[in-house]
Amino acid sequence: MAKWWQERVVYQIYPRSYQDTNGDGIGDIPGIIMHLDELKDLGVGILWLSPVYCSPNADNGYDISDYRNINPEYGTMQDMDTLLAEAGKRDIKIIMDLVINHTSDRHEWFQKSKDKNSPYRDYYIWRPGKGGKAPNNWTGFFAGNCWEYDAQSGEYYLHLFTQNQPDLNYYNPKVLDEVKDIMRFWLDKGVSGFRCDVINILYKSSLEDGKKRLALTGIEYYLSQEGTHEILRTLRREVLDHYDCFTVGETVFITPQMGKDLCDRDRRELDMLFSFEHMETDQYFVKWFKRKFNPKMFGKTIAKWQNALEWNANYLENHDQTRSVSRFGDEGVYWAESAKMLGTLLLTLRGTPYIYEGQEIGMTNFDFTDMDQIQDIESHNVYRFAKKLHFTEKFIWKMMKACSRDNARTPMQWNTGANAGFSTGKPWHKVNANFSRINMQSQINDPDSIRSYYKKLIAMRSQSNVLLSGDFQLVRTTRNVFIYDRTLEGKSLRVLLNFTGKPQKANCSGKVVISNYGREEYDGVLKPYEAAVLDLIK
Ligand code: ISL
Ligand code: CA
Repeated sequence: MAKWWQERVVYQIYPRSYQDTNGDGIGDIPGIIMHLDELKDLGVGILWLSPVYCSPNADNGYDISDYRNINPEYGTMQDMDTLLAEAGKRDIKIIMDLVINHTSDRHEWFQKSKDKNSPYRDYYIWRPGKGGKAPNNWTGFFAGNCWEYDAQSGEYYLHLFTQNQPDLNYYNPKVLDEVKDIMRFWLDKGVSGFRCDVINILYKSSLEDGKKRLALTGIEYYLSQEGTHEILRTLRREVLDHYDCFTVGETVFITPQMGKDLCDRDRRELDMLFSFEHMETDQYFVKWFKRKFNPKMFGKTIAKWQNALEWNANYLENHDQTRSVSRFGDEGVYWAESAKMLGTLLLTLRGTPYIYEGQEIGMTNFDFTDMDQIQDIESHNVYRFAKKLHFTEKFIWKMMKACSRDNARTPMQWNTGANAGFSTGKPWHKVNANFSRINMQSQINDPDSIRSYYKKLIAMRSQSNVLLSGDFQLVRTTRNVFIYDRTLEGKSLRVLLNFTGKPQKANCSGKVVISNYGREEYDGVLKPYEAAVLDLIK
């Protein structure tokens, strides 16, 4: 029997950019409530909210200063309760982002921990320096240093992300107790689970110098350590087992074997996880060095993960990634076709599909012209770092444009009105200039729109046992096409995807179930960026 979180489709909301209702230029919880009917109409069964907790926003909410209260920019706890109730009425479940590798440096625990004698000292990882330098040679996720010196206590603290995000110390059992309480607090309120931020790096098994690397020196001491597995099993046993809920872990730099270990059903750790390998097939070493998109590698990697794990969390976009149509499709002539083709991929893989806000209307990367338009802290850190390395301005700018996380964080494009209908005030982030062409209003009632096609795909998935629980078999992945079968009890669906702007031969006979060209018969040739799902009737 499939679980509800396997049957439903998840929609990720980045609250800051979704819908502003009070004119302060910042998306808010009432803005989410406003669109619940439309989300229901799309066929969404679960919402994942990026963090809405109190936060000084060094990293847009991924730096939490109070886990039990709502950031006033987003509304009140009462708004949150209303959201849960209104979503509940529509049978939409809500999962929260659980960020427990680190807190904000403004969290009360951290403020107190600066005092060497405080009982909170051991909530974080404090160490004396070595010969006037950091305690070890590790480097962080956002370029450069990951130890910050604190004059008050004369020691350094570890932060794998920004200096405003000190890492918690999981050697201290009190920290895990706090986490359990926070989880219970939200589960008791009625949330249905958590998306667990960078969950496979919680436990640092040693603070020795790491092997020197281009990025993330020290990673061998915290990537998927046994201590992390143990934490996850404890949370499962002591908290999650007592509620009807699920977890999806964000896991960085993992291999399929590590993935298996984290979400193997019998080990009872995570229910599913986001892996990144398919998103790394268009880069060299780190995401900032882009290489030409290679559909063959992309397909091969997706197929590898489909086969490795019992159940995948499938996604092509999130708030950290650039827009999929700009990245794997075509922003130009075949914008609509390629966005639909990518949607077909997402909704026909084995696993739970995650749609990121705006993906269903084919939103594209931002048309940045200046560093001032970028707010993301990671982008700015990397910019400075690249300057130090004497990269040319032109090259750095190319990196920023192609890779900045802000590409996905521009306001949702609702209509052709001022600020794309996102806000009556000045939006916290510039709206993409293409909003008069790409927006919800123009798509919602158009049967040929990307949004309508997503709606069809979601309905098709929910009515097909083959898509819901069938096996995955790779048929072919080349520079041009990606073809696979989904099979259940002798019934097979074949998914044919053309990743190019040219026709591609791909012989196959079967009855067309869906096609992004609306065709009724398949003749063995895929049109540019065509997607076709065929029923292989025997
Ligand atoms: O964004 C990335 C690359 O651009 C990733 O390396 C990202 O930092 C990593 O996936 C962890 O992401 C998560 O935790 C971060 C936060 O900034 C991200 O928004 C969040 O998704 C720290 O909490
Ligand atoms: Ca607002």
